[in-house]
Amino acid sequence: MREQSLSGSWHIRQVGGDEWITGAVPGDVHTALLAAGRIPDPYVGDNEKQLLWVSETDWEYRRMFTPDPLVLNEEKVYLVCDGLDTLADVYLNGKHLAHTDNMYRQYSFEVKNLLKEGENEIRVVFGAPLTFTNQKQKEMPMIGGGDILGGPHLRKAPYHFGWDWGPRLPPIGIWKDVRLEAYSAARMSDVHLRQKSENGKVTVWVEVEIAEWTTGDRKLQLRITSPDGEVQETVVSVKESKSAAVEIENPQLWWPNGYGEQPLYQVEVALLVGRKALDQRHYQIGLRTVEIRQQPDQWGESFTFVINGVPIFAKGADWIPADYFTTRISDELMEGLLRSSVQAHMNMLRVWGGGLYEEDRFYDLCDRYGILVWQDFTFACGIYPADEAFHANVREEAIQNVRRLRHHTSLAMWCGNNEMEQGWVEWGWNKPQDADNQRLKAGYDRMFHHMLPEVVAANDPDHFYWPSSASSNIAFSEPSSQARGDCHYWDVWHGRKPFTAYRSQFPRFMSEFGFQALPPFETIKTFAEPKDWNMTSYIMEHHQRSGSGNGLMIGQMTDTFRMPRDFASLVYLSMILQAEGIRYGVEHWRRNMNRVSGTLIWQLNDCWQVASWASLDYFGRWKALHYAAKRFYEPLMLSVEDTNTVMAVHVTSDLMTATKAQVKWRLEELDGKVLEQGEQAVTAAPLADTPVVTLDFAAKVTDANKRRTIFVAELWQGDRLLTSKVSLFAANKHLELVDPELKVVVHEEQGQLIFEVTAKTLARFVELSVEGADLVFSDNYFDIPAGQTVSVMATMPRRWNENRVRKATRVRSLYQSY
Ligand code: BMA
Repeated sequence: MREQSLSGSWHIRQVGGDEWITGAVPGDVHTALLAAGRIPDPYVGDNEKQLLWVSETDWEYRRMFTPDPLVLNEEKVYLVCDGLDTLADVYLNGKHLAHTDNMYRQYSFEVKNLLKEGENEIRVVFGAPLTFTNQKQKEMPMIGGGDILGGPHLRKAPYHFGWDWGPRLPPIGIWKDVRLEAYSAARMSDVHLRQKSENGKVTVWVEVEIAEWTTGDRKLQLRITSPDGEVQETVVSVKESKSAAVEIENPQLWWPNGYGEQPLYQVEVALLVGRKALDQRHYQIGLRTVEIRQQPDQWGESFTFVINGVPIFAKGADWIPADYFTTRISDELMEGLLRSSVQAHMNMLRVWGGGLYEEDRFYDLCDRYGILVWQDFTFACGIYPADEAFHANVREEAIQNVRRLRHHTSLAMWCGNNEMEQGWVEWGWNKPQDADNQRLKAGYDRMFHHMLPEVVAANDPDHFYWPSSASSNIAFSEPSSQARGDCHYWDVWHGRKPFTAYRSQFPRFMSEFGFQALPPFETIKTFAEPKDWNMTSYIMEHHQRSGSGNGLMIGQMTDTFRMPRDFASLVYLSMILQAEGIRYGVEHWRRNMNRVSGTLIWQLNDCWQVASWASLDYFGRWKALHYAAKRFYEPLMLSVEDTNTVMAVHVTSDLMTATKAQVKWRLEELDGKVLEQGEQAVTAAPLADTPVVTLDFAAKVTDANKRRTIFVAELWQGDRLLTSKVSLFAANKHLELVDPELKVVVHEEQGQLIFEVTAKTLARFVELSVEGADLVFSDNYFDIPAGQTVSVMATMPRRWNENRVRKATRVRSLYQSY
């Protein structure tokens, strides 16, 4: 087997135009135009608005290449296009190979007899996606699927048509690799790697399909190298079996982040003649079992991910494409986002259905980091065509992507779509008297309750299929049920309810809920000029896509905080508001982990610079929410369920063994005067919530002193303070805060910066920053009770020193915001 890449530098022009520019493959027209200086940065200001023409234009890609003689020597040569976005005509040396219409499919053409020695020409002509969808939408209007209507007519990422966190610049281009693949005698047309655990051993086996055009004595080889380098191998004659297995005696199990390690086994699968490989594949897998436990109980039916027999509380977020133009996502950004997730103790990401079946490197990283993946099929919030051709196209797309991703250890489940069952049941899509509408509903039923589960059962029987997120798994019945299945809860935010509403919710699994914040000021500066630094300026509103989202933020902000003194303070308050709201919800659901089995925060990341629900912004910067997540997703979580004057202290544990600790608490004034204190030993039960103590301060906290009195709870192990929590008896805005006179002492120890921050009186939501450096601190936006010192760490930025850091260090807290 031989390969020759045709990725790299190509020529691009408007169809009919005579000027070519160079552009990368994988890539897209917009980023090529940007690199060539032909368009302004679409993410800056409102430049986006001038650029719709790009998606209304036909484009042509072209490159010359000389086939490697070794490739030409093989018996069969295929031209393989991993991804064409989307309406493409592919030509090789002038011969039309195909018209394609699905960006999620790989297309492969046998081209041996079209190739010649020396110069060859490949051309791909793309039709304007918007011209197509606009026309189709006129012929048959479809509900939803993005801000620009008509998207569902085309198998192109729904978010390309605009979402409530993204721009509207539908990309065009060769968005994945292009190459020649050449084989002689035979090749593996399908490789299915599976594993089964029994009696403490794991059997790993491979099932292959072989395309052979000559006869011969061929062998299938499966070779597995353990994390310690131990090699096991099985070779079978293909005539006898298309399957080979290896039994692993002492398997090193793979665990989700926080539950154990992620040892990985290297797997080689080869089709051999003698010692020569006709075809081969390499995989990296972890050994684990995965199931979703749905058991009847007093509340209905559970929805719990169980790994290696251990029920997991899923802590995570929803993932969207990491750049609107996905072809320019660097390895560094991709890995940085996943590393940040792990640092915040996340163990699951849901790849949301309005985006992509992600690239292989995404799942490889999730395998390495211990992140379980909930994978949606790529359909979101819209009604889709129901004709035969559309369904056949989707079926092929599903088979290809299921086969591509099924071996990944991180893959936990397949899910039909995002919120479309809710559309049919709750959003008024269903019109019983309208025949056309009922035809589309039947199409939905066929696709998500028959076709896709059948594709999964046939191609990936080891993974679970779930029809929609959110769903109760009963077709067209109570998709938002709290008795069974997963839930999306949007009454806080879209419904304007206060954060306290979260405590009224007990879903079996919370797969979406969220609250917006502005991105950090440093990020705002990359798209808005100083004259636009006002939340309701035209540019700030252009970078807000959730209707009157800025108003929603301000509304909740005034429930919680005082009016900010300036724009920088408003940015800061928006971030801590988001962090506080989500903390309030997650702590409640974790305390109720016997009933609620996971929380996925909408959303982890951004695809451009925008006000959004994300905890990490477009550049991967940590918003206050991400630091809060690091605290509220701790395996051992201290939380306080505060109800007026009653404080109920809990320790919630995701650890697999009982853990002894000490809870110390104080009722104190903002200046540190202690009114009452106590201590309580606790043995935190494994994989459970343990209530520690419930205290009612009705006698001590009155309307006269509640604005200067707080409750501090601390979790200790021996003389080590693990964490502390400040709870209030009045709203933050009504606290009688005084200047905490924050002092920061900075020093360096072996490349680590240590910041010791001291507060004279209570300092809330202390924000540390180092001007000119993008630091991730070990903690930030934390509270410091009166007289205490909190130490946090960060890595010394390259080419900086202690002195420079000291001069550039800034600190503020809630008191400075008004
Ligand atoms: C959820 C998601 C997205 C959306 C988000 C915020 O429903 O599925 O469609 O971006 O809400 O509105």
